[in-house]
Amino acid sequence: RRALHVAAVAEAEKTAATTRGGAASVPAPVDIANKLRYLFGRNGDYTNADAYHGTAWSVREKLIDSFNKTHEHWRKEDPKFIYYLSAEFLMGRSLTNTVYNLGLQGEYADALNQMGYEMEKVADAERDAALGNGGLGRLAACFLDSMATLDLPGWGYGIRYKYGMFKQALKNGYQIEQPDIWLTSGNPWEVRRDDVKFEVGFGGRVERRKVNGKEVTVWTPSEKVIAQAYDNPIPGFDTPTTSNLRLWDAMPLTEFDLGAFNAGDYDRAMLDRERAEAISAVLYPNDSTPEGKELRLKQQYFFVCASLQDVLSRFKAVHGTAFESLPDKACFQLNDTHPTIAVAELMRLLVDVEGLDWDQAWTITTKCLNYTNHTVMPEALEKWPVKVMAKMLPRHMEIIEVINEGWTRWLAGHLGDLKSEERAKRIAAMSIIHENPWNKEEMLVNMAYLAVVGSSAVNGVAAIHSNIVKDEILNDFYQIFPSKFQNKTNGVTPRRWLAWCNPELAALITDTLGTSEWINDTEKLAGLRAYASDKSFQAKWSAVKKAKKAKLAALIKKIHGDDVNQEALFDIQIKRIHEYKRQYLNVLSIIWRYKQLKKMSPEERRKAVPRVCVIGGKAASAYDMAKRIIRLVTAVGDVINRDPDTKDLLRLYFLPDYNVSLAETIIPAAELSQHISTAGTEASGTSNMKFQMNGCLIIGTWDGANIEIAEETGVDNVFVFGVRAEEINQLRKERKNFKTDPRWDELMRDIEGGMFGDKDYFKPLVDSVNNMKVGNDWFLLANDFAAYLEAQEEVDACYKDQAEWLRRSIMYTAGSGKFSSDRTIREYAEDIWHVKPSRPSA
Ligand code: Z2T
Repeated sequence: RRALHVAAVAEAEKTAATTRGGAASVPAPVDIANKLRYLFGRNGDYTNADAYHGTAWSVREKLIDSFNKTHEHWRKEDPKFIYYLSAEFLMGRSLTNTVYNLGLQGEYADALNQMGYEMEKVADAERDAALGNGGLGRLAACFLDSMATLDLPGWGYGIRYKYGMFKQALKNGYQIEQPDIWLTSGNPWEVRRDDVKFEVGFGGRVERRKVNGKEVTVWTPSEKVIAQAYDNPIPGFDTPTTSNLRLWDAMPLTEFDLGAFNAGDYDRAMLDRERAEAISAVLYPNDSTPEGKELRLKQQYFFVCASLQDVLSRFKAVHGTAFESLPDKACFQLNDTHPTIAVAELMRLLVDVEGLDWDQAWTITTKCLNYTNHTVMPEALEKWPVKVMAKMLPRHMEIIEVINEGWTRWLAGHLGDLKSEERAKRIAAMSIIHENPWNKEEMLVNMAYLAVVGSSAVNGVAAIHSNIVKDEILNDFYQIFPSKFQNKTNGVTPRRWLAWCNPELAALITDTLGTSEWINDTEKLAGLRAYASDKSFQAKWSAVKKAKKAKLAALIKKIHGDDVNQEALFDIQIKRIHEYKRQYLNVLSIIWRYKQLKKMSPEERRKAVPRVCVIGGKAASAYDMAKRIIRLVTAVGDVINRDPDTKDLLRLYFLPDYNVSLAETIIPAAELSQHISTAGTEASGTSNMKFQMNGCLIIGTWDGANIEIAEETGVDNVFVFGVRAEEINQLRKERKNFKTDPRWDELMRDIEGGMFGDKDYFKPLVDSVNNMKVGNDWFLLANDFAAYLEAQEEVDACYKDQAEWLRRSIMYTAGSGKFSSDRTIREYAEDIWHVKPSRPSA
């Protein structure tokens, strides 16, 4: 039997070796038809959705061959691994990305053509894997692409949510949320690992016992579930490397309670299953604000506990119990504080389970962990009530208490020179466990503090943001550990966000530079600067943009039934709806533009720059103000899109259900994109980088990565406006005495007076920025309003000079080299992870 098995494996490997990571010596069209016949029982006459499934299951086999080769190589080499722990991975679609990354695009496009299908339409049948909210989750997905492309041994670890980010629909202009049922037709991009499962416990009690004269701690959970592994292969581009995203699904320990089942109590028999499955059931739809629900903490511990057990079990299989070398073999990046319970869990595994002494375990733990902060908004920093944590994770709460005792004791020594009163104040301010400032009865665990104390490196995600982290939100810690703090400016993968989503522009770039090497070496895009003013190049550049605009126009037509002027300036703001992102400010300027157009003579109107404005983004289900903002967008659109005086010159569309695949259509078509957060509030932003790569001009504040983008593009090529981060605190104090612009006052009266209907519904929105007794305009829309309108006028003037506009557009792409996530990941690998490339042979 064993010999037969070995022979069969050898045979399979021979087949796999015949093509690029490919199993199929069978021609692709035959393979696709076979998949449809034998996996789905279909015969002929397939829809695009059928063709998608057949193609995906065929491509999957090549992906798995590549995955197996890579992991066989890594198993032999045993390099240090980076594990990216994240509650979110916003992967989007996989078919196009996989065939392009594996170099199989031509083969599969031809195959589908022969069968009478078009790759683009077939790919469109795939559902997005939307296991993330926005920037943070998409960043994790871009990082996986770069890690694989750079041959870095590394995996992502997260949760296999049954329901991802909700689907957004509009009903009478209001957002409604629908469940994201993404797994029902099967998922060809995952492999269930029936041999990889771990128990995860919750609740119960903690006891001290003597074992062989040594005191040990035993945690007996009152509830246990199984974490079941699913692997999602991640293909690199132009390399044989395919790495992995391992996601955990929560299952009951036993199928059901047989006792209850036999007693005929079927409902009770199923209770455990429901409780377990709830853990990985649904993604919390909050971007930048934490969800304080117990189930959320359960999710966090669930995936961290399973991931750490998994890594330790592989480590032990090779290195036994030589845990002192764990930091040479594994490191973990905490994607925000969501996986921070890892600090306590690694301590528990090393001390309670493996029997290491505390100090040794602490040295190992802090060497293995690193933390990335993604926001400076104080309300977004996670804090768990001690009560909640003690009940759900009693042993971890004890461990955090011991960590905190050691930490504050060390601090007391370290701050020994200070007067005792000042010292006590500083220690209290840095204690991991502290009072809830709003409710003195309640004690909280500050997860950011735990992450900082438990990590080797702490980083922000753009230069300005990392400075705010150091100088403000974690300044106390920065003073103590200045060398822990770093910056790692975000990036995006140029594969998905330029080469694959905009193949027309990619072809033009490759033609012009005479090489496609820029795809993995984006600094080469700088070569385009030489062509920025070249008339014939500008014409080709412009033709690509026109073609992409036509596609977006077709989409608007499909959704809203309207034809839009394709000569108009396409002006886009797509991102989660948030007060700090100031979609409201955008709407105000659109209303102002509308009012100006209304007043113009036909003569004057002929000189106006026509605009098609698009706004898209989801509001967290419980974020009331964000939902009102969406309604304002749709209400304003309803008025201006129908006005015969202006409809040729101005449109406003809200595109529902903004997600990764919609972004892939919108971004290449954009000419102007808006990144207008209050200075100092947007940690980085990453769509700004995607727009820049696609030659889209930016109107933006001096915030997040906008600053570095402007520096790379040439500050004069960017429409920068508004107050600076350093001024914000002072301006907030003075806001109630701020003399608002008369145009602002007029717009406030218009909305309050019912110009767009729904008066009562919009009242809180007006109050939030204009009534100092109710709201205080926290995000300073009024302060930036005039400067914003002025910047918009500059946009119009520039658009009238198409040669100048196109020159700038080319300069954006040419200046985008820095914002490849390959650059970001190289910096993490060198400065934080100390992980080196390891490439399998082709
Ligand atoms: C998120 O998407 C971001 C920050 C968060 O802080 C949470 C979520 Cl879900 C807890 C975003 C930032 O708002 C954005 O500026 C940044 O570009 C992105 O993370 C990636 O770093």
